[in-house]
This record gives sequence, C-alpha cells and structure tokens, in this order.
Amino acid sequence: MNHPFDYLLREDRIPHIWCSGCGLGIALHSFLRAVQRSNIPVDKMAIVSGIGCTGRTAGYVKMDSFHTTHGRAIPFATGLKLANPNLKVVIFSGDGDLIAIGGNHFIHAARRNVDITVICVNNFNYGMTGGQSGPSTPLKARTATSPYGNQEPPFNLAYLAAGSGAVFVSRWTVAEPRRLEASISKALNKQGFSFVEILSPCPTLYGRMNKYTSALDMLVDYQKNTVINEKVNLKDAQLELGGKIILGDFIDIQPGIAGHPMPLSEKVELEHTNKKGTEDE
Ligand SMILES: Cc1ncc(C[n+]2csc(CCOP(=O)(O)OP(=O)(O)O)c2C)c(N)n1
Ligand code: SF4
Repeated sequence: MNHPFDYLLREDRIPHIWCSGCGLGIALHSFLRAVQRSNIPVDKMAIVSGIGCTGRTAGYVKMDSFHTTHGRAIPFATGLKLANPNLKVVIFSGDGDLIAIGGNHFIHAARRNVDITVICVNNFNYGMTGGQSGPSTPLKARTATSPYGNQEPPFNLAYLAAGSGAVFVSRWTVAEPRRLEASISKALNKQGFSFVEILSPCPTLYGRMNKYTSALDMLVDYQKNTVINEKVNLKDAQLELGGKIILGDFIDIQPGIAGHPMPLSEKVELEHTNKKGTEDE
C-alpha cells in the first residue's frame, strides 16, 4: 500500500484523466476522508456519477459505483436507494451534469426528499467538452461559448437546493479541505436529501479564459474572497465574478418537521412493512 486511501481507490484506473492543477483531486480526497470520518461501512455505500471530468469519480472510487449517462445520476441513484434502502447512496458529479441536463431530476429529488447525498463540483463551466458556459457560469465570465462575457444570469445552486426542499445544504471550496471534509461527513450522516456544493478550479479552461495565471492563483483568489456566513439568507449568496464567496453549512433541518417530508426511502420501507403486515393477516 502506497497511500492511506489506496483501499478506497481503484488503482487499476489510475492515472486519472484530470489536468494538473484541477481541483478535482482535492475534492475527491476530501470525500474519501469524509467517508472514513462518517464511519459508514464502505460495503454499505454506493457512488453514482454522470458524465464529465467530475463524473469520472465513480470509476476511481473502490466501492459499488456506476458511471451513468449525462444528467441521469440522480434517477439512477434514486432507483438504487429505493431498491436497497439500507445503502448510503452518494452522487458525485459536475454542475453541468446535475444542474443543466439533470436540473429537473435535481429539483424533484430535493422536493421529494429522496434520501441521497448529492455532491456537486462547481467549476463554473462544462470542463470535459471544452469549457462551454452553463447554468452556474457567473455573469460576465468568459468561456468558450461566451468570449465577450456571459450574458445569462446563473443559478445560485445552494439557494436552488434549499428552495427545492433539501434538508442539508452547504458550500465550500477546495481551498478549505478540512471544512469541506467535515461538511461532507455531516451530509453523509444526514437522513433525507443532502447537498454539498464544492467550488473547484478548472485552470485549463475557465481559469485561462478569465485571466488566472495559474491553478494556485485561483485557489488564492478563493481564499481572499471567502466569507463564512452560515446565517446568510441564501438569496444573497449568489456567486459573482470576482465577488465575495459566501461559504458554510447553511441548512440543516430535521426531516419530518417544518413542512419537510420524511425521506422517500423511509416511506417506501414503511409501505412494504404495512403490506407485509396485511398479507400475513
Ligand atoms: C446527452 C448528452 N449530451 C451532451 C453530452 C456531452 N457532454 C459530456 S460531459 C458534458 C458536460 C460536463 O460538464 P460538467 O457536468 O460541468 O462536468 P465537468 O466536466 O465540468 O466536471 C457534456 C455536455 C453527453 N455526453 N451526453
Ligand atoms: S478540463 Fe478543467 S475540470 Fe476537466 S480535468 Fe481539466 S482542469 Fe479539471
């Protein structure tokens, strides 16, 4: 064994495809540390990713995993959870995958309070396909498809998750790996729809287009602009080019109260038990 996390990595899939300086390595490392910290047995977990640079994660992690089609990680994961309610099902995917093509699945899974953890790596563009703009690209940011600056207002992912019904919502950057690890661990131990947004540099495409001189420059920029404010009204936590980056574990609600439905898998389990009861009688 060469690395303390070798037991959680499929060594035969390494080297990975990620560019040097990409934030995905730190995001993955923080996730693996969180898995260890959460004390959930690895054979009781499954990880699902869609397509994209981030989507490669499911293939690198040594647990039951599936690299599914673009935008369909959440429906695949929902099926998995309903078929086996004892599994902790994690989705690890990109902002394009989860919020553009997969946007409807995202809001409805949160609305139904499906008992899954969604980890979204937000690098502000579609990395794998050449750095196009997407629903998280900040106004005025330059991308391959917005060379004069993005004209479309982006989603505020944390606000969207909270407004759709998520019971746990957080946002951290890869420049805060310990806080990120703690937050993912909380999300993993949460019952109901939990959401962690990870801001992560894509130096090769987004960085270069927006005049960052290096990957490190992007991390330093995150640190310079970070404000931790867990009491913020999420409406005011929009991310803007060069603006303040508000971070925190923003929402942590007990499911079943304040209008939040019980986690879906729990309802299905209850229904199974009730049916079984009727058949036995
Ligand atoms: C149905 C479908 N449409 C488009 C694509 C092309 N495609 C592959 S990855 C991707 C974007 C990925 O962006 P994101 O989810 O932000 O992940 P990143 O690569 O930035 O980590 C697109 C559009 C595809 N594979 N399938
Ligand atoms: S294109 Fe961007 S997101 Fe994809 S691996 Fe390279 S730096 Fe990372």
